[in-house]
Amino acid sequence: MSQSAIDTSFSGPIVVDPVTRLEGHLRIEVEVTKGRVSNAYSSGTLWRGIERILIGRDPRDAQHITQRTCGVCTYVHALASTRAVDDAVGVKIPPLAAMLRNMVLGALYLHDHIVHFYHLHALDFVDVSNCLNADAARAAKIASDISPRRTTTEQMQAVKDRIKKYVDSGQLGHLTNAYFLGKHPAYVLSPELDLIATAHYLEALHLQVKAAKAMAVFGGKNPHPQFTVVGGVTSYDSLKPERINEFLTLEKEVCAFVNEVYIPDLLAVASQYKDVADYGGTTNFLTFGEFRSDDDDLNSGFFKPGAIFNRDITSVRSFEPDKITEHVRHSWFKGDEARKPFDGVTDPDYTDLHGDERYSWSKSPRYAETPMETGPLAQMLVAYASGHQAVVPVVDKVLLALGVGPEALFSTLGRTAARGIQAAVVAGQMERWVGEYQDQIRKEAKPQIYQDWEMPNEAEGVGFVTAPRGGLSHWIRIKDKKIANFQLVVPTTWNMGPRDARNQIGPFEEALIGIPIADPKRPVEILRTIHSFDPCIACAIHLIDPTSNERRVFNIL
Ligand code: NFE
Ligand code: MG
Repeated sequence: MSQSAIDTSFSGPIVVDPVTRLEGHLRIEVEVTKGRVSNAYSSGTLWRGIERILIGRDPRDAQHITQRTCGVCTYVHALASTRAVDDAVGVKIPPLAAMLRNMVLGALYLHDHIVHFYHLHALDFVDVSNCLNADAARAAKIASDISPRRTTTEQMQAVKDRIKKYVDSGQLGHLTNAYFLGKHPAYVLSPELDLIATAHYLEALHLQVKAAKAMAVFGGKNPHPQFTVVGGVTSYDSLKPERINEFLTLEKEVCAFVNEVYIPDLLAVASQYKDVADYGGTTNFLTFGEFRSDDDDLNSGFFKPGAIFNRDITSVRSFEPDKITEHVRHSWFKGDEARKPFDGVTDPDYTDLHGDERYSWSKSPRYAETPMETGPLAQMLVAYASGHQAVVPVVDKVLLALGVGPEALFSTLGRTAARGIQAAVVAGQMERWVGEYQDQIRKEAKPQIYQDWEMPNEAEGVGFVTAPRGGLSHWIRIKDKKIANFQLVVPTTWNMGPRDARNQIGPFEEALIGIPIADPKRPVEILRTIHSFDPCIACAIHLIDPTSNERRVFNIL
């Protein structure tokens, strides 16, 4: 493996606040000892009161309100809320409804992972200004060599000219601060690879529109699709061949982009950054599985639920929902005790930002009292360790292409690779899922997408979704046909949460410890590692307080 650049002469604190190119407000504070991070604090500095807003409302409203938690993962909160109420009222949804829910979720994965790779993460590795040093003909040849798709010199030259125009005008727009103009010791791509990746960054801006549109074909609109209801879905138009074709046409284009652009770029860039496989890993992993044939059976999914402890991929444990708790001991909420989500309380109590005491608006979920990383890496590890037929060959192909073993998955690079692997695997299923859906429509004399049900006076239910960022769960308690309690336990909350009552650090904090810092003034390794989780703080903390939030001088990274 190549050596990471490191400044061993530096010891001291580094604060990145806010971390940009993610959803919401995140502050990372680390201590560095001789060029390596020796301690870390992850603070969510935004609070939204979604869980409190829900109390007293009709359970059917939950999906509309929770979905407004976030504009990035949009649909997954609607799905989790709907599944929670499905569970509480005990309705079994028809197979076609489950298929439609799955296909829209698949479309979200592809949209989300493409946007993350190019627009939120790539510039941690790609130096846009270095494109100007590229030879367009050489870049076109490399691009054609690494992909089944042909790239011409003219295409590469056009992108180079466009970037030059940006630079000359001083109006870098969305590429401003992207990132460190002037050579950074931890950026190692050739000018040609920088140019290729930048070209695809721009192309992906257009492609993601199509990916988002595909969701709306079945989902009614996007962001925030409107088609899930307790008992099924409402999109009767989705039974029509013309709508199915529209979805399929868009999805084919998106899947082609994944296979011909995203994956080749991921491999090309990752192969130059193998040192990033040396750091940023965590220890324990949890996933809920997804794409279930039977919506209320977690084990019926294309991906299975499971937990991995101590990186032991020879032993995947089954997932037991009862083992989930949430801590608030180091969060700005009242109380010290961990609670099960059905009994969860969200009672804000802001104190101060500094020190080990309380330092985040995020709670700290634990599974069997253990901090767990969730997300594509957790899902791909569980699938790989279980011999998943579609996952194993893609993981092996990626490991082979990079010349690394499975242990490299426990790293910043592994996390980023796992997201690409998950995208490739889901892209590989989309056409099949559409085909099975068409077969099911043909099988049913009167195709059914909704099942009637009745609201009980009292009930409780939980909805699990594996969202693009990992395991999401909504927990509802119904009393007098109204919401008596509602808790969201969100992927980014699992990953970004602060220390718990036993002082165990969270996954972000664990991942940061040990990472090298090449330039303390431009700590890109922090961004690489945090971005590899694809954080969404709005989801995780579900108002800035103008009186208590300090004013700060920002160094935008
Ligand atoms: Ni706001 Fe989300 C996802 C959820 S948060 S993006 O995926 O749920 O981790
Ligand atoms: Mg919550």
